[in-house]
Amino acid sequence: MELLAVPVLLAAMAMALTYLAWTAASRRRRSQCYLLDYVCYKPPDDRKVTTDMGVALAERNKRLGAPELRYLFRLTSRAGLSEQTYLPCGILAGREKCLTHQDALDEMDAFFIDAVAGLFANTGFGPRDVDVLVVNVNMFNPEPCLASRIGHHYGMREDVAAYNVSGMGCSATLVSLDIVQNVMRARSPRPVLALVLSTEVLSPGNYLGTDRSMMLGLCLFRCGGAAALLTSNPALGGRAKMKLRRLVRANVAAADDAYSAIFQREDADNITGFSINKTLPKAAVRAFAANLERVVPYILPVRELLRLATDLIRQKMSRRRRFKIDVNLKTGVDHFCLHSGGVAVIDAVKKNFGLTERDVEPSRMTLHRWGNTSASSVWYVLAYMEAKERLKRGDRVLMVTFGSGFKCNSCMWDVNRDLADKGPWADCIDEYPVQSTANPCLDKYSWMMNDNTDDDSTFPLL
Ligand SMILES: *[C@@H]1O[C@H](CO)[C@@H](O)[C@H](O)[C@H]1NC(C)=O
Ligand SMILES: *[C@@H]1O[C@H](CO)[C@@H](O)[C@H](O)[C@H]1NC(C)=O
Ligand SMILES: *[C@@H]1O[C@H](CO)[C@@H](O)[C@H](O)[C@H]1NC(C)=O
Ligand SMILES: CC(=O)N[C@H]1CO[C@H](CO)[C@@H](O)[C@@H]1O
Repeated sequence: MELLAVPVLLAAMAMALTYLAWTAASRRRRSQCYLLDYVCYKPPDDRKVTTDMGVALAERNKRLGAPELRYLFRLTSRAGLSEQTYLPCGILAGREKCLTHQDALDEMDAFFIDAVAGLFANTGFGPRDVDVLVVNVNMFNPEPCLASRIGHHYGMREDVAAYNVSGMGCSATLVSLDIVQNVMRARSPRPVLALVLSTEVLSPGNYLGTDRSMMLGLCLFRCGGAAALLTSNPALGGRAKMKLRRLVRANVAAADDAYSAIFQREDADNITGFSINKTLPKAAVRAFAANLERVVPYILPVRELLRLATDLIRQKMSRRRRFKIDVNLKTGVDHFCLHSGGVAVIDAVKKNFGLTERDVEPSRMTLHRWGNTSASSVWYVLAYMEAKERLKRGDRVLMVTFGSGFKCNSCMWDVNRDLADKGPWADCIDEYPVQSTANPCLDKYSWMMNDNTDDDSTFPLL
């Protein structure tokens, strides 16, 4: 009886797949979303922060005693960041204890004035061509909102549909793309031009307390941002870099440990900051699995799906309690564009989903060169692949972002033409991939590493 069920199930599965492919194709015909171009912000060189500067910065904070300084240094030494990442002007100027609202606004302005100008120059569009504007900044939401600030700066049209997304963490870039895609579908067949800005403003979130779970950010979070221009106009499709095939969002907030993996709260001294729990890599893997479950039917070839289905049936019939299905993502994906949040998350994803070191190299190198730039990091990762001339016409890129919540949002892009822009990597791409992402100042500060009595509870993160 059960043996008969297999061919019947397979046939049903094949029919379901054909139907899915057909509905997907007809939806695609109705509204496409093309990525025309994107620009990653490269702050001026005087905003680079070296390990020496980081140590000096920590020493200026009189709340930190010797054990905290040692702890911070050990975190820094394992964070996988180079001596080239960027911090906000106010912090570098030594005003970290009294950063103002204006500092945060200045930080935002420096990013978008530079990046948006570059984007318009590259594409030939102007502010008044923009139909939809989406701005995602996590920690900073002034009144009036940042989307209005940008609309005001550029004198955008009155009928521009502006959205500001805040508090949605590092996966907000794909929340913004989701909004864009929905507007495009709703307005179809009228073509829509959308500008998406993703960045983080670090000035308001600078933590000066002594809670170890909240100090990690100081070692990881760095300035960066990206601006992207998207269109649903098929006439512009030929010029586009990539086409969005499928976007899937997953949020595992129902699980306590995932929900509290990244949490904004007050420490024992009532100083606000973001605490990062060591359960974070586990939450990331869990959220990625939840996301994959839904995205896999759209990205893997039918052959691989059938193999999965037979595997599943065979395991069901053998009545084993726990299923372990090995998905071979490589059958449907050529490039993995993973959020470069931290070494531990990259390692956990690599291990759990059978990726190779080359698959995660763009993320690791982005973390090294730019640090964790929050929501914008995936654009730097994509720019790395492009600068290395790895993105060829017809290639499929899976973009995966992780963020507080805990969320995993992913999307599949089809590369439209061979890409080779050097973008923000122009002056350093030949030095990458670096052999080692170890901190170059380890010897100089080896005395800070000697003490083994400190609590290492946050180390699994890095
Ligand atoms: C980390 O999460 C676990 C499980 O949710 C919780 O018991 C623990 O207190 C958290 N640790 C920190 C430092 O927040
Ligand atoms: C923190 O705030 C709470 C509530 O306002 C107060 O009771 C407590 O004394 C404060 N703690 C410190 C260390 O200032
Ligand atoms: C990366 O930075 C963002 C905020 O800028 C933070 O929410 C996230 O936890 C960081 N990722 C890791 C792995 O620490
Ligand atoms: C959805 C969202 O993040 N809305 C924010 C838009 O901006 C205002 C003012 O900056 C915030 O108060 C909202 O939370």
